[in-house]
Amino acid sequence: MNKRVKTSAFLASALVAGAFIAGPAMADDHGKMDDMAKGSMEKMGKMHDLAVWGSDQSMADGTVTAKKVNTTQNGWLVVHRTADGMKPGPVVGYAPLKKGSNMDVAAILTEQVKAGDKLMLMVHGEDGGMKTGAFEYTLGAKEDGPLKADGKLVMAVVTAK
Ligand SMILES: [Cu+2]
Repeated sequence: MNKRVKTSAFLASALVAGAFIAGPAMADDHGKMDDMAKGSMEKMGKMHDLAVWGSDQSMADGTVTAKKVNTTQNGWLVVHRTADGMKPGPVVGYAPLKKGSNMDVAAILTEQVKAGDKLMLMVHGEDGGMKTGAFEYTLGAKEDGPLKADGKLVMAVVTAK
């Protein structure tokens, strides 16, 4: 037992010495790369805390489904109409979201959506309204308004098949 501990202690100090001999210039470069990698990993992590995944789909049954929605607070997946300008238009559906990861989030559409129509699936919060658990957003309102990641709306545009 004792001998084994001594051997690994020796190996560890040899490794430390080796790293030191490799030179300060190289160590500096690696330090920079590590920081950059760490920074982008953190950024990606944050991006994925708020995200929507959706794909083109048939909406003939009167619903639209987001494959996955990640959010940082309880709130709403809001379905906007949109056009080529990619601006959010009138709301035609919504579904509750829990904080964290939500799979296969389906919203019932409040009006018929024809093949070729584009819908924007957007992550909204639960702040600013009068009631918790009641959907109070209307286009442009602050109640239950959109959440933002790096100042941008969190959304995915899908086309009805
Ligand atoms: Cu919205």
